[in-house]
Amino acid sequence: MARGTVVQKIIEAHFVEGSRETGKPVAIRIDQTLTQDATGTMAYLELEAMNVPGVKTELSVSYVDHNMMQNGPENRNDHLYLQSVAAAKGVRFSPPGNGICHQVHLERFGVPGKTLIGSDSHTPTGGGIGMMAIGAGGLDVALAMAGKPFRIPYPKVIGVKLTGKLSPWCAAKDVILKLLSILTTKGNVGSVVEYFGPGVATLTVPQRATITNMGAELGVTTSLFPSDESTRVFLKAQDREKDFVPLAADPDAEYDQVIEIRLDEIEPLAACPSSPDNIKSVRELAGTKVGQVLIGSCTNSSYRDLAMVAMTLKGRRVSESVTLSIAPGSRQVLEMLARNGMLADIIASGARILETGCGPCIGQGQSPADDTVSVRTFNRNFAGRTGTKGDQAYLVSPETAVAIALTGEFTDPRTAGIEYPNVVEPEVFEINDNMIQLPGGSGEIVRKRTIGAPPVNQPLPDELDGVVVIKVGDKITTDHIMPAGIHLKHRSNIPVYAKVVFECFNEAGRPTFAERASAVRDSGKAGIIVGRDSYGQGSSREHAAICPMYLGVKVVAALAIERIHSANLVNFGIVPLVFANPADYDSIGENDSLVFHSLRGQLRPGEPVRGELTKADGTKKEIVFNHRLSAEDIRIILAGGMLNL
Ligand code: MIC
Ligand code: SF4
Repeated sequence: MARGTVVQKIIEAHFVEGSRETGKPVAIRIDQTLTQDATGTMAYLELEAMNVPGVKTELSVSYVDHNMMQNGPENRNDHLYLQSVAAAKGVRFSPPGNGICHQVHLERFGVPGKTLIGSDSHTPTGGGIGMMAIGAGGLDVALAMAGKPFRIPYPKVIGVKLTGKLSPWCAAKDVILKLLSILTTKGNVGSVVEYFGPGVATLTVPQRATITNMGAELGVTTSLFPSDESTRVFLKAQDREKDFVPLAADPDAEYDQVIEIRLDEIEPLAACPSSPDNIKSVRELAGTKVGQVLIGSCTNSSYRDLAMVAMTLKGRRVSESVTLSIAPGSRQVLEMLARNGMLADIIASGARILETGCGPCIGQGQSPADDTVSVRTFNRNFAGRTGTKGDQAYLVSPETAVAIALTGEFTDPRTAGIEYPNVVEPEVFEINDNMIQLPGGSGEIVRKRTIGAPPVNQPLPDELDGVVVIKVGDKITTDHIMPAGIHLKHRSNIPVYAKVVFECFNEAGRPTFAERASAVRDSGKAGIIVGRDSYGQGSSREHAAICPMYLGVKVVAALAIERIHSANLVNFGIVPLVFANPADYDSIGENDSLVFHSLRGQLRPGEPVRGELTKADGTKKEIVFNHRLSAEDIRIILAGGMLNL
C-alpha cells in the first residue's frame, strides 16, 4: 500500500469512516460541489426530492455550459430551473456564456487540499491545482450537497514521475496521451494517479489541469498534482493568493506503482478514432488530409492554449480545405484575448469563434461532413460523439491542431517551419465575476413544462425473472448507452430521453431497445443488459442508469463495469454484476431468460450471486456472478435506489 502521498493526506484530512485498506470503502467529507446543466437538472430535482432546504457544503456552484443551443424551449427551461433552484438552495450560479464548469472552477473557485465532487466525469481538472476532485453521478453530488460524505474505494496510488522539460511544440496534452498509451482506458478502476518528480515544477497549473482533466479517460478515481510555487503564482494571478496552501508528498513517499515520463522525450501525439487510448505519433500520421479542426473544451482552452493559437495564426490564413472553429473555455480567457488584440488575430486568420462552452465536444453543433477527418483538442473521440455516423475524430494538442489548421493535413508542428510562439503567462488574469449569481431572492422555483421529476423505482424483487434485452461488446461507453448531441435537450424529461437508449444499436425492421425493454417490463419481467469489458466507460451521466431503469432494467452483467457508471446503477436500483467465469459471456444471448432465485438474500458483500440461464432451445445452465457491492450499496439496491431510502 502507498504511503505519504498527497492523495492520502487529503483523504486523512477528510476521513469520516471506513477503511484505509486499498480497495475497501472509505467515506470522505466533501468541501465543494459543482454541477453542469446536462446532469445538473436531475441532481437538483433529486436534491429537492430529498427535501434538503439548503446545501451544507463550503461552496457549491451550478454551471450552464453544455446545453446552450436554444433550438426549442427545452434548454432555456432547464437554465431557468437551475438558476432559481440554485438561488433557493444556497448554490452559486454560473449562467450560459460564463464558461465551462471545469475551467471556471479552476480559475475562480478551486482550492488546493480541498475535496470537490462534480456531476461530470472531468471534475478531476481540479487536480491541477492540488484538489482531490472526483466525477460522480448527479445523485451522489446531491447527497454531498446535503452534507453526506462520499464513498470511494481506498485508492491504489499510481505515481507518475515527471522528469525534464517539454520541448517547443510538445504539450501537456501529449503527456496525458502518452500516459493513455501506457495505462489505456481499461483496468484502472479504483486507482488515483499522482504526479511527482522534478518535471512537475516546469508545468503551470493550466497545463497540469489538462493532464488531470484527461486522466478521466484512464478510468481512474482522480488524478492530482502537488500544490507548489506554480500553484501559488496561478492563484495570485487569479487574485486568490489567500487560497494557496502548499501540499507535497513526503520525500520518502511510496506508490503502489511508478511510471516515469521524461518530458523531453515527449513528442506530438494523437488519439486516433475512436478511443482516447488509440495513440499514434503525429509524425506517423503526417500527410493525412483533414476537413475540420476544433480547438477548445475543458481540456485545452486555457489562456496559454489560446494565446499560443492566436500568436501562431497571426498574419497567416487558415487552409481553405479546413474549417477551424475555436470555443474558448471561459469568459475570462475570451475577454483577455479580446482586450489584448489576440482575438482579432484569430478572426483575421479565418477561424470561426464559437460560444464559450462545451459546444462541439458534446455534439452541440459542428458535426463534421461524412467521410472526413475531424481533429480536436478535446478529450473524447468515441464513435458518433461528433454527431456524424462513422466519424473519424482525432484528439491532439492545440499546438498540433493549429499547425494542421494552417496546412489542411496532419502536420508535426515541429517541422511546419513556424517559430514557436513565446506565450507570456499573465501576471494578472482579467477578474470579472459579475456573471456569478449569489444565492438568495424569493426562493420561488421556475419549473416549466419540460422539467419532469426523477422516475420512481420499485424495491428489488426476490425472484428476479429476467430477459436479456441486449448483449453488447467491449468498451461500451455512456455515449453508446445514452447519446448526447441532438438528444441532450431532453435530459430533464426522462420518458422522452429514454426512447434513445442504445440508439446506435437499433436496426431497421427490429423494435428499438426502448420498445423491447418496455415490452419485457410490461410482461412483468425484468430487463437485463449484458456487456463485456469496461462497460459504461466515459461520462458521469446518470441517465445511462435512470433511463434503462425507467424501461425496467434491473441487472447489468458484464466482465467489468466502470466506477462512476457502476455507482450510478446502484443509486438507481440496478444490480451491477460481473461474470465470475468470463467464458460465460459467450453462453448468453439476447432474449435468453436469466432467473435469480432469492436474489435479495443472495446479495451479500463479497459473496457470489447465482443465476439460472435458459436458452431458446430449453437448455439450462447455472451462471455465477461476482460483485464489488458494499453493505451500503446493497441496502440501496434492495430499496430500489437511493431516492427510495
Ligand atoms: C461528457 O463529456 O461526456 C459530458 C457531457 O461532460 C459528461 C456529462 C454528461 O453526460 O452530461 C461527463 O463527462 O460526465
Ligand atoms: Fe464539456 Fe466536453 Fe468537457 Fe464534457 S468533456 S465537460 S462536454 S467540454
